[in-house]
Amino acid sequence: MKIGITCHPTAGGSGILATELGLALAERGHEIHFVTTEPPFRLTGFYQNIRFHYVDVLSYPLFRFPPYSLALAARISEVAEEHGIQVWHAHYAIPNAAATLFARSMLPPERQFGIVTTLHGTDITLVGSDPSFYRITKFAMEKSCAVTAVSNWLKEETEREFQLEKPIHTIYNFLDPGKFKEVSSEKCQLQQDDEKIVMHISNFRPVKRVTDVVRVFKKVLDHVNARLIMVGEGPERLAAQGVAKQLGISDRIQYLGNYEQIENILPCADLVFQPSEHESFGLVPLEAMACSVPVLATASGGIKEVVIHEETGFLCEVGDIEAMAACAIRVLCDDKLAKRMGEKGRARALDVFNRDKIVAQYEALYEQVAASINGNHSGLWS
Ligand code: GMT
Repeated sequence: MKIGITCHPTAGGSGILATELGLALAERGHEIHFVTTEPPFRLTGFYQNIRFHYVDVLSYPLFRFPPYSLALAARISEVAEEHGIQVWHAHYAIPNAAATLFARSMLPPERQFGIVTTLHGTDITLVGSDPSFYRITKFAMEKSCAVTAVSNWLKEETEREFQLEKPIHTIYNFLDPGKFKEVSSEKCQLQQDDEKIVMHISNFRPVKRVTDVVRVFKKVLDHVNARLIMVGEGPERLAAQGVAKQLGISDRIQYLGNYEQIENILPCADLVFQPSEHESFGLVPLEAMACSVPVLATASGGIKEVVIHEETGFLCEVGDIEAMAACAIRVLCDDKLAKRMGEKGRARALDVFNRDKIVAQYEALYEQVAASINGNHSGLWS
């Protein structure tokens, strides 16, 4: 099939998933067209079946906010027409689903394509539910041919918040198990002496609660010789650094910034720690599990569908510093427990979040959507 993909190209789970999906679909013989402002974060290298199309946004002094969504819609429309796209997959509702709808409305009947919108989390919980975006988010979902959510939790949240008349399908996120493995060549470089490595990976936004990472780590240090590796970049980094300074543990924390080949450093961790306020899915916990690393996360949102408490890691209440520290210390001091959790995590990652199984679900959906588009432009459920 000829499939278009729009996503946010910056370092974030939705763009990563969209990229991995595009790569997997291309491997399976589909022709993939990405339309974004810059090549997505993990789309590096040359791929036979993948084309990338830039969205150029004119900057003009009259515009306080350059109308990116309009430029995106125009570009999607051009690419769809030129390449005969059958299905366009919008990752993250705002502005991608809305722009894709607008793009399609610019095309003649014989060039219409199906639209699949995948909800990733904050497009519903933070952005889409804001009064400024609520109406257009609802409209975009209603007019998409199919809407998917990355967890049951997100599906239910969306249904509750938007009262849609059409069903939302859960299709879980996945990863490439050949890429995320137990062994890394970089282990020795991160580890010093016999210390344990605790790792946090995020975009350091308030929802990630990075200062909790530091507070918990301080308590861990009272019992374990450890180093905290902070991967990523974002607005809360300074706050985290401030707390670390206050607690006198700055020398035990290393900031790596945005790191593209996360699969090279993840296996070096003894524990991956994600104390988020909520996560619709939690791609980092999944990646950690695939690398046989135990996960400490919060029992919030879709993470509960990824991490199994006491099996592949631990789930604690949001903000419960004491409980999180106790779990971290437990697993860092018990190699047998860590090994068992790691093995169960990898097995679960490969089974439930299996790439082939999940990509096949998307393919089946595209087939349905493409079939429905002939003669019925708003698709499956209109
Ligand atoms: O975090 C966001 O603001 C959006 C998004 C992103 O692009 O990083 O993250 C969401 O999508 C990921 C991929 O589906 C999920 O793994 C994350 O849990 C989800 N983030 C939140 O729900 C906070």
